[in-house]
Amino acid sequence: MGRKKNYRPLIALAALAVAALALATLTFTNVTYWLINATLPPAMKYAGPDAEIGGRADGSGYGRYVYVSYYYDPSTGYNVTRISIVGFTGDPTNYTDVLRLCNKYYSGTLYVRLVAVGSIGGQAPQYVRDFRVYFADPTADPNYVQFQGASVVQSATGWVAIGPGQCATVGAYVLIDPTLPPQYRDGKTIIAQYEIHVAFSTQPTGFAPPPPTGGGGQLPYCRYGFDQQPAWVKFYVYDGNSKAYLDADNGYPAPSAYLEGQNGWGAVFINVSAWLGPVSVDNAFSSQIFMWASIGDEDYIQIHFFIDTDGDGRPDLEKVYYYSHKGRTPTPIAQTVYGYALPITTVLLGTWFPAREWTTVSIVPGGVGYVVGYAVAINSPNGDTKGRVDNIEVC
Ligand SMILES: [Ca+2]
Ligand SMILES: [Ca+2]
Repeated sequence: MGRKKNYRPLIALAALAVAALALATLTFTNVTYWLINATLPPAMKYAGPDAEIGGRADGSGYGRYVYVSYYYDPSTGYNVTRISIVGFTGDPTNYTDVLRLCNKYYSGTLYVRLVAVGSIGGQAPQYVRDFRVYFADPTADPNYVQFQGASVVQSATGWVAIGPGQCATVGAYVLIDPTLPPQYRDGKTIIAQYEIHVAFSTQPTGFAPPPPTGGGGQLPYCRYGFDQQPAWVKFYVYDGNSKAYLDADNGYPAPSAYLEGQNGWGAVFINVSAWLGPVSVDNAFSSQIFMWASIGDEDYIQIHFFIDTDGDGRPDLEKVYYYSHKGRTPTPIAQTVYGYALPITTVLLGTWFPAREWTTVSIVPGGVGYVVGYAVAINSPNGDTKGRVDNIEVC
């Protein structure tokens, strides 16, 4: 059991950039890095509700047990929040109010959830027996993301709603193995470092927890993990030596879609109408994407929505969300998929994308109409880029 320590809350406002709100229905992300230090349990244990977070005297030279700082990373465009917390060896530690996620600048309800991206360093992450970041108030289902050592055990929380002017309170629980070697117990050594994304959305519809997976090859409702290839899933390649196919041996878990753009693009396409029926543009579409390497100058990760704006079932618009370092002209694929070109709009999501780790990309396309098709494409017009896609979700 973790004991509660009613330390004075640290108010960490993940302020939303006003510019981000122009993309009114787009999910956007703040990055948090959680650094774990360890020290011996203090002799005096966490008195009462008025206990100060300061007063630390473990020889580390620090006065507090939790530090929160911020910086802007120009290479990714992310606002990064860095949280340094101390765990006590062999003694579960529960900080109930580490971070506050606030809706300061948006007039409507904002939704937020936590997504565990992965372990990104530290001297001895294997000694972290349990690390969880959770919603203290309000709560979600699932309510926490969890790491054990360098592994992600629970990768995402459900959504919590934050009204205008309100905040959600985030806590952290850490258990350090008592066998942690003494040289790491100085309260300064970074034992482990974890990356957790804070995803905001104005319209999180469709992010209900995934239903239980069906047995006997039955597809789970509104989540597709490439366990088979029904008729509404198609692979397309365009030109060069590009590839797109069901990869039985790899995935999150296997199988998944293997996509490679080599002087062209490879794509996995979901005929949403055939899968679920036309889906409102207010729903969130989510994919997990794994890139073999950082995306180079003119490489693209493209997420395509084919939208029927007049209700006749036939798409009228191709909306392309994309990541690319320098490329600003993602390639439309409607001609290949549907046999005719569509008007296209494009939205740059980022100039960087994590390499060699599964990353969830969730988008609410917004606007008017119905999504009748969805695709993820890896596009390298003048090179070779490889990736995988798994666990496509829309509810
Ligand atoms: Ca899979
Ligand atoms: Ca139409």
